[in-house]
Amino acid sequence: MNDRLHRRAVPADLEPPVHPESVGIVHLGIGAFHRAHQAVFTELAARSRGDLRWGILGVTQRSATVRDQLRPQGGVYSVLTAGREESSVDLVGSVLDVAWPAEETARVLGTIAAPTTHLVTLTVTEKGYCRDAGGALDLGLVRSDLDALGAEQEAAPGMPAHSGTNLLVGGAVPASTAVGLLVRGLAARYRAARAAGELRPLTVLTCDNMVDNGRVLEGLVRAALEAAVPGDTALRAWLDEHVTFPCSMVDRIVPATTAAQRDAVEQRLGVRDEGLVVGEPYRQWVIEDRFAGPRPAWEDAGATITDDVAVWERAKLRLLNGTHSLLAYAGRLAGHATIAEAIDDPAIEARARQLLFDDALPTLTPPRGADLAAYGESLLERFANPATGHTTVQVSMDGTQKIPYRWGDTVAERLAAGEIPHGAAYALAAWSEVVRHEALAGRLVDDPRAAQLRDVVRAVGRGSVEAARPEDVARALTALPGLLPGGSGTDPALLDAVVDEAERLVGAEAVATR
Ligand code: CS2
Repeated sequence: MNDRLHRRAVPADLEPPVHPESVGIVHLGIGAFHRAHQAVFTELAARSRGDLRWGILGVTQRSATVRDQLRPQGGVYSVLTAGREESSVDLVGSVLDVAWPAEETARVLGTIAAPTTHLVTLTVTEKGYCRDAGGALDLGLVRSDLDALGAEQEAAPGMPAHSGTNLLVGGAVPASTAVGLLVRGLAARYRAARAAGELRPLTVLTCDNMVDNGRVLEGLVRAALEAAVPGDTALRAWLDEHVTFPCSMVDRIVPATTAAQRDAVEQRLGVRDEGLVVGEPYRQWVIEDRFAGPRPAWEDAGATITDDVAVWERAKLRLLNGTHSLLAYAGRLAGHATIAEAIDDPAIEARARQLLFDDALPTLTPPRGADLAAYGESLLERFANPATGHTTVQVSMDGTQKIPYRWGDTVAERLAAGEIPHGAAYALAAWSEVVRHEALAGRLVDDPRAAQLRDVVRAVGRGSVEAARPEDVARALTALPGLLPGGSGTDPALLDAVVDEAERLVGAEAVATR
């Protein structure tokens, strides 16, 4: 096997990666998406300005895998841009290191607290926000971090600047959630700032696919502080004045990297890159202009910094992600392994168009200067790119977390306008059929509410998954609390449409499997 890619030994025929002088950004959730998106924008911004303040400390919550991939490479990795016609490989050096809170919580808190850090960014996926079905912070999930936060605040009151950093920032108890880590990091920064007689403003920038993502995160942080340190008005006042939570819309299709892609890139580079990520050629980032302090010149890399982010967020979630999820569930039922194969199936493409153009588009206000119909067509082109190899299984995970944003508002707004969203009804029926099929196969779907979904199927069949009729399962799952907003999950006209679609799908599945 070839040597590993390393900062000290990069292939000479590629543009050299940047080597930042310090960490300016702590990123929570350093999966493939961050490495192919925000880290690339940060890399290009640093190259364009020669500004070396913006190294990234990545944090990987669930396992040490990404740390173990990147640390032996000095943080450097490559991005394979997989287009329909051609592909290219680029090196990224913005990530200086990756930390795993199970072993390095104190280090992460200390870095969030450091004066050279100006941003905490997040891609922790919808379920990483630890919310209950009603959208409130699930205190049970973050309990251990909230207890640790209370203890950390108590251990350090009035602590002078020369106290040991460890006592000041805390971190003896490993963080168990990203939200918990963030609130503990904010409190550590507040304590460090106060001890040093500084203000240390901070921007907390969420990059997850949720409507009003910044406001949502701000609400969760406040709820966590209220629960953990209710009497701490000084910390709250610092947060009010010196921490901002901009909203943002991120876009790039980034599938999980395969072993075959790692091998192919190894051939190309002459060195082995365990940190390789793969993305489509397209990338977009729209960020609300609400920074508490300095930031990288992301606009030099093509990002849009604007006051008008909400319209982009809604359009992207309902058009791109909504259609993506439809393709994933319908594609799985029809036996298609990838999104590109699903969109290539004319029966599925027609329903994707229906959701996109008939249901979602009329609910949206176009962002300034954007043509949403043309945007919708461009999405279908992007989905059809076979080179990314994005699988239907990957996109269909976490349905209960994604559907509210992707189909929920479209459904509610069409119903309110007196229209039946038939594309969304088909999508709901397809999701329900995937859940039912998995239950029949004795498996749980990949979803934090998977056991509950399986129980719904079982209850519909009065204790027997086999006895559950598809149309009854579709009715019950559509009405699942927290899935669709307001009363739309129990709207009789919607339920009739979903039931029709489920019956039709069962017929088509039988054809497809014969
Ligand atoms: C996808 C997204 O996995 C999914 O649910 O819909 O990750 C999608 O690829 C990105 O949001 C594209 O920007």
